[in-house]
Amino acid sequence: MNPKVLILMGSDSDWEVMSESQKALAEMGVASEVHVSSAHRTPVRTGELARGAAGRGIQVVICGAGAAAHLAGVVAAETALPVLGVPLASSDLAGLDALLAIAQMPGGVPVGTLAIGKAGARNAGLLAARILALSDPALAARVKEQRERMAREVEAKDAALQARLQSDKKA
Ligand code: C2R
Repeated sequence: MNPKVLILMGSDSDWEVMSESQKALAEMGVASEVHVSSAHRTPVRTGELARGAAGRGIQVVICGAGAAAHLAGVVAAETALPVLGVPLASSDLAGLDALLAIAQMPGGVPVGTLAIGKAGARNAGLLAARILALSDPALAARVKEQRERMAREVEAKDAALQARLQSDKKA
């Protein structure tokens, strides 16, 4: 299966968090491709990866980076594909620097910005799946199942809490 989602991260040190994007996509049955590529440290390769993505069948790009996180913005400047940015807490500013760098794009160059850290990385994967699901009914059905599964898990947690509160009351 050709990957439809390209996951880029500024450093291999980002992988612990950015693997959440890959895991979420795998849960949804979406193949992805992952590379370390930095707009700062490997600008030429980053440009090549971004410019070549659509031609290779990629439909969404996810970029995770921390600190002065320019990766997502540079990739969005180089491709017309939707780009999702995940701010990572890898500097002393705990991700706030990356959040602002990714979210505060000038008008005309959109980057969809997710939350800082693991929740953002997971949501980037799920959001990419939802974008692809617009033209893939089987994937749309899996998106629906994922939402229903999540709702069932919350209901089960509530049921467990109610049971615990009842037994505490009796004790
Ligand atoms: P190292 O751990 O390699 O020193 O990287 C990475 O995403 C990482 O979170 C520290 C942090 O620098 C970030 N980085 C960027 C970019 N390249 C690397 N923000 C970029 O091009 O935006």
